[in-house]
Amino acid sequence: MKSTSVALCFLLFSFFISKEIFSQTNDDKYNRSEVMIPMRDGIKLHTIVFTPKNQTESLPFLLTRTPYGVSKYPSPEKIQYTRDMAEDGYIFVFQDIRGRYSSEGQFEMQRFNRNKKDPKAIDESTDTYDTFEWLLKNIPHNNGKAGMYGISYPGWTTVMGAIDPHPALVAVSEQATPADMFLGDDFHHNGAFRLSYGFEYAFMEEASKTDSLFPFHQYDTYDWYLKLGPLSNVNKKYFFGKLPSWNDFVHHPNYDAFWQKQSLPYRLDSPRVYIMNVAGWWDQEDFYGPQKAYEKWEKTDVHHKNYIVLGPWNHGGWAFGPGNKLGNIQFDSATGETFRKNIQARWFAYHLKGKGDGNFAEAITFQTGSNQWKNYDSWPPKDAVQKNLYFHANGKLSFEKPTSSSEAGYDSYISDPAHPVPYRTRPIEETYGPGSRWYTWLTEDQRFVQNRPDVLSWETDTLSENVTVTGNILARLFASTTGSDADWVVKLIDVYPEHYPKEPKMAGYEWMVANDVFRGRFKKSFEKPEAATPGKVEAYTIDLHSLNHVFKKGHKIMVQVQSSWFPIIDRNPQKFVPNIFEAKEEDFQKATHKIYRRAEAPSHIELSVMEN
Ligand code: PG9
Repeated sequence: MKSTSVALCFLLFSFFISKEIFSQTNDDKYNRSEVMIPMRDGIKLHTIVFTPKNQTESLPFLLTRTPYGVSKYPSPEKIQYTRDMAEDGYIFVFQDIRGRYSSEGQFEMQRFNRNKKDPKAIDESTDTYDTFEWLLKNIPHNNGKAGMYGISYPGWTTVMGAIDPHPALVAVSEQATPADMFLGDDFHHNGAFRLSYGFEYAFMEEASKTDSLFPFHQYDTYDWYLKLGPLSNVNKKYFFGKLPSWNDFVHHPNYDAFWQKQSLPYRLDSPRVYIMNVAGWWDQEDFYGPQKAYEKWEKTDVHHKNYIVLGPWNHGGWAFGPGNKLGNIQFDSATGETFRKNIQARWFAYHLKGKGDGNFAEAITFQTGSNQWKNYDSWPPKDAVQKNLYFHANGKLSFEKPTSSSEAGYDSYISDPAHPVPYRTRPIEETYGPGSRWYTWLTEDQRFVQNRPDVLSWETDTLSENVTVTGNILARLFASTTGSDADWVVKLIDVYPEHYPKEPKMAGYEWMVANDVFRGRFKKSFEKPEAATPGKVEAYTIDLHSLNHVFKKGHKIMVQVQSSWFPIIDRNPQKFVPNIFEAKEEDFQKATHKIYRRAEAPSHIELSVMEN
């Protein structure tokens, strides 16, 4: 097993911590102390507390709870993510959650809510509560108020802290929390298993108490996963039944009580503290989560405590760097700096220290294409109108509905599990490994697959005026397969003009602005999968989530459809088997898929369009 320092991972602070700032230095603005905080069941959690060196007033706490190790955190003014808040002055607290790094106890991946009838039961919510209880009593010069924030897993622990919150907890910012690991976040999307992520993350968190990378001994993991063969080889050859999360994937192939009990819509009540949900439009891990958390809390937000921020970021991209670009895409201003200073720091200063005007829009979003910040008083905004983009013959896409019932009204391709479409350009480095391009893959130029015979494309004429899409997008596919199961990947793409003097290397660039995959067997129900009837035209609805993007005059809009995205999504055998984790080599078969574009089966994309 290759062990790695957390600095190799892109998880929470790890990416801000460079070797130069690991150690404490005399010019630090904060004093550091290390404590073991006892929980109600006697387990002690390893915690680092930073207090300002020249503290002149009582200050609120800002807590982050993480599975990724806190020992190496430098003074908070030295981390870009917390710098603006550190300059305002808080008592910063960083904690290893149960069972990880230097904390005692047993780690459980996204531990379930405790049984409230058992007074001794614990969960992440009670661990947060007990931490605040101890901090308030033991750290002097606090003002009795607390906030919490964090990205991804620490975003999720923030959400857990906001359930049955400690009375001192006033405001939180969950950032990129997962909400549902079967429907839309790290481990599955619409029931399709996120193989490379699930495999590598389960190993990283559960092979030992500290993060470790799986020893691939092969730089291009596309080949490695292909050679792996059926998923049953994972336990046979590598994990030997020892990693709980992998075993959970195998034992819960459908949306059963295990996944449902873990999902935030099941766990969340009315918002009891002020909540700022934060999501990045190109988040490669948890784009679904913060939107679902916001949506669920919004339903009962009678005291207006629930807010959302959506920006042009990858997973955690608001936390470091200027944020003026992502991959090859430029945003014309420092969106990360704007978030940290004008949104995050202002949020906590107002709620925890009473500073500022408290004027926060319900939805603060960065609109791409126009590259402008836009605020709304509801999300998605109510004034968008639905417009449908229909698939037509000869790769055409238009707002006109097909009128012909022609027998030939479809396009088709052969999907071969032995030659799956790569999800990003090869080599596909291990997710969190050295040189990995995982972080920006969603912005890669989709021309790299356009000529494959198993990827279909439809595009509009050159746009004669801007098309502004603000709100939710759905793909309605009418499709058939000669097999009995299939995956459907839909990608909505902004195609740059062929002549683009502003940035010549971007000429013709195919920028994917929305996407998702749907595992066909779950068409009727995520709980009870069903085989497809070979040759039967079925209607599939695929949520492409929300967007705030201007397709500019001179650009084109493109849609691509394909049936593999490897190895981020495992290969669908295309023959229905009860559990794909137990599929045999011989179950994997080629199939011919058809996408229909005729009057009674008009495949299309539903867009929320804003009139300018
Ligand atoms: N996306 C990561 C994760 C969160 C929660 C559970 C599993 C994975 C993360 O970046 O923390």
